[in-house]
Amino acid sequence: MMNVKVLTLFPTFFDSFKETSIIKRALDKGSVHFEAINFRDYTLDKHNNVDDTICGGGAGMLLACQPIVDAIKANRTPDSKVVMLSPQGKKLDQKLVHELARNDDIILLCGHYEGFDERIRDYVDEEVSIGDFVLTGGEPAALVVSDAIIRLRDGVIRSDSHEDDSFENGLLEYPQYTRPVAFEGKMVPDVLMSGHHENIRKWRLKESLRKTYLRRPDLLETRKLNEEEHKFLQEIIEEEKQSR
Ligand code: 4GX
Repeated sequence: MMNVKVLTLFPTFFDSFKETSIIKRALDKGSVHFEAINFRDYTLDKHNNVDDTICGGGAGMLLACQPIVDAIKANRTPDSKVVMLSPQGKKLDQKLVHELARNDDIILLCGHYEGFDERIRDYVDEEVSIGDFVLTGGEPAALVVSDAIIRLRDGVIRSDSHEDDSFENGLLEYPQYTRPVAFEGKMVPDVLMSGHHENIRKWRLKESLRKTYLRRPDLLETRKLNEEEHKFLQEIIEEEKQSR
């Protein structure tokens, strides 16, 4: 059982996430608990404020220590993983998704404005960024992280449908088709209709390598290739030279 708590000023942001498709099914089954909790419920400020101006001056506001730290303390267990979403964090990739998904208890902190008082980082185990771009708040990032970790948990999706996913084997996914076999003159490759499983496997592997070589050559720099993959990649490099 996994328990994901999102601490946010905007808990309703997550309503459609909880109520949709695979995530809804996981929550209904009880294999995952997901909850969005409002920092504001923890403020001791008489006006219910959670933010304040920045010491030393400058534009904008920061989330203050008291409501945030009290919200963390009230919701964490001794082995919770407390994760702050921020553009200064470790860049999310499928390897980090797997590491995060190992935790049964995870708390995601969503900042707004200019972010958090620096001292809040003493209560955080990990800082994660979903990419080098700027969001208005941590909520879309927390939604991305929640979705990616929940789908890896037991029984959320068929386990044999994981293995071919982009990134799970370090390559982009091969092209896939459904009927009709001919659409506006564009055909499904013959091999996929042949019923020859070994030829289909080889075609998929080669086209996976081709997509990765053409679109994400950076992924091939760190991935070890076996003999078959190496042979296919050499063929692809020749074929792509011809076609240019
Ligand atoms: N991947 N943002 C968080 C406020 C903030 C600033 C500093 C903590 C520290 C983002 C991203 C992202 C914008 C969410 C700034 N919080 N989060 N917010 N990219 O851009 O995760």
